[in-house]
Formats: sequence, structure tokens, C-alpha cells
Amino acid sequence: MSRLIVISNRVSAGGGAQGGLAVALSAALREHGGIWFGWSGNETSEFTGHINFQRVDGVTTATVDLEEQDIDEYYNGYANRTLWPLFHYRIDLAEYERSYAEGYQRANERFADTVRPLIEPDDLVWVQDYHMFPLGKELRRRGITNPIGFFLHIPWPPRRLLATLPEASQLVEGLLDYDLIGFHTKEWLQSFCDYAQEELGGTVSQDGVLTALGRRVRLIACPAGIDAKEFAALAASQKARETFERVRESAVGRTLIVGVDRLDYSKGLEERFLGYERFLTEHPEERKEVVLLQIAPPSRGTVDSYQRIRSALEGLAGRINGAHAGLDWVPIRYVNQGYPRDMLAGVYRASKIGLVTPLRDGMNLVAKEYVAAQDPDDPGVIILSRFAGAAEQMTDALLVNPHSAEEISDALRQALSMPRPERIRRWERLMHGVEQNDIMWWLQRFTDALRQIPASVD
Ligand code: ADQ
Repeated sequence: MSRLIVISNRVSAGGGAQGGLAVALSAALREHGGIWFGWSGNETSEFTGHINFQRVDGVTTATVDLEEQDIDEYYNGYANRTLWPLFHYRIDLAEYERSYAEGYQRANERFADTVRPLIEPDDLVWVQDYHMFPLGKELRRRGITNPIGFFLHIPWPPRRLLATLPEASQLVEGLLDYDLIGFHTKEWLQSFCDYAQEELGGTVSQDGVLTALGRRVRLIACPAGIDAKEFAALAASQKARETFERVRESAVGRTLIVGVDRLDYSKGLEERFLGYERFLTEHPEERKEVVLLQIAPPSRGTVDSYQRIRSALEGLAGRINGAHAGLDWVPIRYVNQGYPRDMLAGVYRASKIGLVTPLRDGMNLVAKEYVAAQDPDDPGVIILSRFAGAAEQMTDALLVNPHSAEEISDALRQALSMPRPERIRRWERLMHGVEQNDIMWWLQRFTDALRQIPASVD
């Protein structure tokens, strides 16, 4: 069996706090053997390409330190100030700076130089996400002929939006050096094809092979999932039960609505708060019957737009609480912390409504975790944004337009009054999907497709 070389910006094998994806990639590396390569997260005064190898829970990791300028231009710059906002349809927040594009290219060349000698002839190479778009091309330039796959964890933007990026065509051309590109949804895949066809004169065959500029790449929609069984088991664990009791007690008989997100402008948190406020004003009789628990640990705090969203949310939560709270009730409990996964599972289970309303999201695994954590006899209701990749699969959720406070308010009303048989019916179908297309299915599907690629011949 071929070894797997996984390449991603950050490497997170082992450790209790790792997310579902990291667990799955670690499992694949344990099974196939191989190496997980990426940035260490640390800074060095001069880039030397020195690799730090570690063996973590049966997985070999190989990491490099980057110079301050690389971190500023590649990670904080192009990845998080340019590509992330643009790919989440926020060109108003995207910063286009040549120095960022250059730093991004330089860091990717450095990654390619460093990982190149680790790749053996029979290895499958799997590059992850938007930090690493040019890596495949750089590896080809260095003589790598192995199958190289790429998976994009975020949306692919519509052609007209992508065209605002000065390096758009170059970026897409670079992707043609991969053998396989995976997206979470058909919609993101379609947007990619649209750009390749309209701007690069490419053609796409019935079976999803794009031919453009003399190169061929297979495209698949391969939605990521969670380890549903493990998550359901977590929800029944001692720690989850304790958390469940604690959270339920603190709600003193009120219905708990939960939101769990990284603090990011793509997650639609302001719109969510406004939709909830709308619900409180439209349904005064429901006031004091509900409480919204929003858990949002800060991320990417060095980027201004993240500082702005953080203070905007604090202001908004304060204003809504000030306007509506009573002596013994505050409508929004806003928590800026991360929690271990078993506690999170307990929180999901204690909440009768899961409110997942990103303005754009590649997939959104929180929606799937919420479903997996429910009590099958008395499940909660999930309200899900139409603009999350997860909506393509989770059609039994209450789907809403997250920009519309009225739709959020209506969905809250519908969720609160939904009869138990309907809740069970919807949940069973959702849970079936979450179990069928779980994280191991995703992994298997992508690596199988990659394995079917014959080694390219120069
Ligand atoms: P994210 O944008 O980080 O991921 P998401 O898919 O929801 O979004 O995953 C977040 C993970 O972090 C979940 O496993 C969740 O449990 C965890 N998490 C969030 N808040 C937490 C908290 N307060 N405490 C503890 N854990 C918390 C990117 C893309 C998504 C895509 C994934 C996977 O933006 O669209 O689904 O990658 O491809």
C-alpha cells in the first residue's frame, strides 16, 4: 500500500483537543504510514529548512519554522487577509497587496524545497487547503511525478468575485498541476469549473475531468463529515452528562438555543444575534422562555477584521442584553472560550435548538456534531444556513437565509413549537446522512480517487 504524505499549514496529530479532521488524517497516516508535513507555528530568525520530526500517537510529523516576514505575508497576509475573505465572498474585507502574494509564493516554495526529499516514488501526496494552492506546481517543478491531490476546505467563490484577485488566473493555472481536486460541494466545484472554462478556455468531461492549458485534472465533490459514532459516544460520556446537567440547571427551565463557532466574520454571528433579537420582539410571549448560549473562541486575533468583529459582537450582545434583560434573565450568554469536545457534546445535547447560520462556509462540521450529539428519543432541532456547504446534504434541517432576521426569527418559532414526532423524523434522516457520509467515508473516497491516478509521466 502507498504511503500518504499529508501537507497542510498546521499539523495537529495527537493531543486531546484536536478536531475531527485531524483525528481522521491521523488515522489514515497510522494505517498507511507516511508523514504529516507543515508549518510548526513557530518563528525563526532565518529560514534554514531544518525539519523537526516527531512521532505522535503512531503518526510521524515533520514541521518547519518560518521567518517573521513569511508569517506576516503568507499566513496573516495572503492566506488570512486576502484569500479567506475573498473565498467567503467578502471582497470588501479582502486586502490585495503584492507583498502578500510574493510572501505566499515564497513560503510555498520553501515548503516544497523542504518536503521534496521526504517524498518516495510510491507515495500519494495530499495537500490541504487554501494556504497551499501553489504547492502542487512547485513540487512538479522539483521533479515530483507522484499522484498529488488537493482538498479545499473553504468555498470556491464565483468567477466574477475571483476575478478581483490580481493573481487569480495564475492561482487557478497552478492548480492544474494537481491530479485530483476535491471540494465539499457541487456548488464550489461548479464555480471552479466556471472560472476554468470562461477564463482559461478549459473543458470539463461528463466524468468530471477538466482539461485546460494542455493539462488534465480530476474534480470531485467530496463532503467532509465527522466521526459520528465517536461523537454520539462522547455525548453519552460522563463528562458530557455532567456538562449537560450544569447547562440545563443554569437555564432554569428555559429552552436553550446554542451557537458554537470560531469567532469569524464568515459565521454570521451579528446576523444571528439580530435574528434572535427580532424573535424576542416579534414574540414577546416567548421572552424569558429561551436563552441563547453563544460559544465563540477568538481566532486570528492579529488580523484587524477579526478584532473588529470581536468588538462589534461584544457591543451587540451588550446592547441586546441591556434592552431586553430582566432581573433574573439575560437573553444572550456570550462565551469567548473553547471547550473540550466531550463538554461541547454535552452542551449540544442540552440545547433544544442548534443555531448554525454562517454567511458562507465550506462545509460546517458544527451542524453535524450537533445532530450526532442529540438524544434519539427527544432530539433538538437544527436551524442551518442555506449558504453552508452542509446545507447541500442536510435538507431536513430548518434551512434559512442568514441575512434575513425575519427568516431566523420564523425558524426559531417553528423549532420551538415543532412536535416531537416531527423532530424525531427529521433527526433520524439527518443522523442517517451524518453517519453514512462520515469522516472515514470522506477520507476513503478521496484517497481511493487519488490512488486511481496513474503516476504522471513527464
Ligand atoms: P472551521 O471554519 O473552523 O473549519 P467548522 O467546520 O465548523 O469550521 O469546524 C470547527 C470545529 O471547531 C468543530 O469541530 C467544532 O467543534 C470546533 N469548535 C468550534 N468552536 C469551538 C469551541 N468553542 N470549543 C471547542 N471546539 C470548537 C473549516 C471550514 C469549514 C469546514 C472545515 C472542515 O471553514 O467550512 O467544515 O474546515 O473542512
